[in-house]
Amino acid sequence: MSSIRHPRRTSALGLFLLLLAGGALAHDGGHEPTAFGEPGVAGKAQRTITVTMSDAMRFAPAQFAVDVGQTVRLHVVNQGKLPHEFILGTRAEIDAHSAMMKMHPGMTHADASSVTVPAGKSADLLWKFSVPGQFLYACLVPGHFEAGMHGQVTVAKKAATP
Ligand SMILES: [Cu+2]
Repeated sequence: MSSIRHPRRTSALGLFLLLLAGGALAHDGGHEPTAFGEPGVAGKAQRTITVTMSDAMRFAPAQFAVDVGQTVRLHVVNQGKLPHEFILGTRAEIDAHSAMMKMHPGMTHADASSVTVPAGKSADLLWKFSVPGQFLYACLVPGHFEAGMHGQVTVAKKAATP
């Protein structure tokens, strides 16, 4: 496995500044192609992957693989008594976002690649993994990522289908 590279440090800073400029406590938008794929088109999902979140600060599974170009319905289930989040991104973006969350701990998410899920609830994201590489999903409720609440997506030409 190759390590995650950091080809453009400025993009993380750019995202950070953009978030600061936005100043909102909730994200919306996120409908443009990104460095880790693009929003999926309704009805085009080729797979559903269920990811559970728990108060043990873990995602299950903690990693999954998809084929490049696949549109996946990510069914995110919060089995805990705390709110949790599923935020997809590059490592640089997750790092920048994590710093932002520490400044605005109450921030919630609802866009094409991230969602805040209340205790006992579930939510769906529809995402097209159009870019090969290794990406992260993370819960950025303060303290959760640090406690191990993150996972890895591998997007490759011929990913094994579980
Ligand atoms: Cu969490």
